[in-house]
Amino acid sequence: MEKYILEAAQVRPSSRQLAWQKTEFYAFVHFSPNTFTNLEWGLGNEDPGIFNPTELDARQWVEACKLAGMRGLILTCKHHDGFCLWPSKLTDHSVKRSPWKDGRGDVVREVSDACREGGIQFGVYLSPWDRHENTYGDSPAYNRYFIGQLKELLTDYGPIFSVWFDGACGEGPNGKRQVYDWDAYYETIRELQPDACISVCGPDARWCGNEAGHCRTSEWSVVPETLLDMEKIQEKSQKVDDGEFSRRMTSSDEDLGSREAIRNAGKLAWYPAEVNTSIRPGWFYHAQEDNCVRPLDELLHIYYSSVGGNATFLLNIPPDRRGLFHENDVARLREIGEHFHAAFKEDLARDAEAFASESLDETHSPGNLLNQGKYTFWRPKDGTEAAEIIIRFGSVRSFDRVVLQEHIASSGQRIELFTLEYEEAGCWRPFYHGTVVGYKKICLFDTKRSGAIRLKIEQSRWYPTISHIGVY
Ligand code: FUL
Repeated sequence: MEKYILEAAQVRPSSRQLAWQKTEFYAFVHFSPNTFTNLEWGLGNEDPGIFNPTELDARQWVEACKLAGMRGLILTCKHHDGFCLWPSKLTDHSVKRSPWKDGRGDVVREVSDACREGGIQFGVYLSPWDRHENTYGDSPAYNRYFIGQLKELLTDYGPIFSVWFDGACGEGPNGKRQVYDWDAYYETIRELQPDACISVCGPDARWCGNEAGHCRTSEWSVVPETLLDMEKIQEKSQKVDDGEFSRRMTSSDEDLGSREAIRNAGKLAWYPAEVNTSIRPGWFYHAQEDNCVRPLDELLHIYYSSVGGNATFLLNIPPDRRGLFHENDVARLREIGEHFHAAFKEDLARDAEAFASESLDETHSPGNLLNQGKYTFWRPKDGTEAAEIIIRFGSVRSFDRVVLQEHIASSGQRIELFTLEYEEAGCWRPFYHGTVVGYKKICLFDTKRSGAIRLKIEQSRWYPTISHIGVY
């Protein structure tokens, strides 16, 4: 076996990356003066007096997210307009100068409390680009300001699962030039919230590369370490005006992790993908988009290709001027949840029997992979790159989806090629061809009726592991 394959097979997630990956599907919430001015990018000179939600209820947001099966929420604590949704001690451009709750309110507090009460994780978006703050462009001074804000958010609001840094900057060629001190930002986060994943302009989770919800067919979490170069990341996530949505709707599908891509890449890193998009055309609420909530099919397609394709799914739902998720968005979130309940009602593999072409030993037997949630897995011997697993249901059953999971905690991402087959009159009939698996692969297909399925792992790196197979 070639050395680089052996190396690639040993790149694993950190515990914070693993915890983040398990969040799977979570909400983005864009809320700011833009909600009241009908803009996507505020100018920074908005009067805080316009920020006045009449019925803000963060519990309503959290309940709606939970309806859809989301496990976390990331709030735009400060967007590009510089307005802070919490009463920062470092600026007056915040909720404390708004009429909302007579200037004594704190949106970050209400949302973080609601998340904790509702049992979902809370994350913060803090825009590095700031169109209001005077020091922006005076690099050391602004970096101090930004770190000060990070400290407020990371000490006063409980555990944070994600710190989301945007690369957008619309200053243009004659605008202010700010050199961000990323290393100092990261150090602050690691010190105050060591379990938080730093996403997009950060080392823990990578932007999938578009805002349309498109995910690569083969999404690798093991990629060349050069992808972590901040200059390149910033360049890629750069967006110079708010009308650039369409450019960001297209994606290149660039191969990041195949054997080809990593053969001569040098050092490799665990850098998994996050897919982010909005439930409506805009990131912020615009009443004229009330009837443009994306159709269920489209959102499910994104879910299956992201969460079901070894990425996570960050779906934006913007609160309206009342400070509530709009009825149309809530209805869609409910439909998403109802779909999941129906589609994943009964795991046929739960009471099935599993057989493998080979297992390392008894503690790595194929029985392990039928029981979701157990930290056990099946694996063959070192160097067995192709293997088979048969699952027998005990009777003929109908099914239209199979969930596969590798045990990434112990052995990273390894499977490169697989086929699913069902048994018919003693013969195996292939019905699904896939490439990578990783944390989770959800295979969708036309309904099959059979008493057994066979997973043929045709190619993997060093040896494959499987922690879970579910059949629905
Ligand atoms: C972009 C921003 O410019 C948008 O306003 C939005 O916050 C999106 C998630 O990222 O870069």
